[in-house]
Amino acid sequence: MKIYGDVISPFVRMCLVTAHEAGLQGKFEFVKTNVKPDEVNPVLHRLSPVAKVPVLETDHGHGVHDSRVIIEYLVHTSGHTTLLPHDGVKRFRILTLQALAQGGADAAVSLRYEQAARPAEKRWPEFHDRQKQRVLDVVGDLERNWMDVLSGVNVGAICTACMLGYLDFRHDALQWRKAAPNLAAFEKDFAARDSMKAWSL
Ligand SMILES: N[C@@H](CCC(=O)N[C@@H](CS)C(=O)NCC(=O)O)C(=O)O
Repeated sequence: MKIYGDVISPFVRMCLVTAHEAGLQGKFEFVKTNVKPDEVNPVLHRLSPVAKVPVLETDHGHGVHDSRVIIEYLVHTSGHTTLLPHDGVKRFRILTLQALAQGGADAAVSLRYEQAARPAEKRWPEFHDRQKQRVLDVVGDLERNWMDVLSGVNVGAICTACMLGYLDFRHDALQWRKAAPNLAAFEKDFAARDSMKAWSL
């Protein structure tokens, strides 16, 4: 199988780190692929009309997307079910943590596009500020309500660590650690894992 994308994307990194934690090193090819929000990449478009990264191409040539489905595909393929257990209570708590981290990453990427890609004459300050507040609200919720799930190595923790790594990479000015000391400790520990270092920014 092939995974298309760039590790700079938090969603791509979430998939690559999951693949590593699932023991799939050497079982997939990483195809570095660039995207811009105002252009269509034909390689991606062949596999997904949405044409965002990441996209996974199976050995049968089928496109699998988006990152949520790719992560599930990788866990399923590897059989490493501790990353996403079958037990209902654990599973849906982890999936909700994953959705929370991915919602934060969505807002962080939107914020980046507002700051770096949108032409100055088309700026929309209220939308910009809403994305920023959404990121901070996600960080606050993680700090208050999710430290128990973040203590394990699961897909929710992987997505959270990659989302926070992206905040450090693109949005240092947010200073998210100031109001989230427990989350900061989680990030420091998780960033030291081989999987995160293998796919570092
Ligand atoms: N919901 C998607 C989001 C992926 C996404 O936003 N990818 C960005 C890069 S971080 C992208 O491809 N942007 C190009 C575009 O918006 O056209 C997922 O989870 O995979």
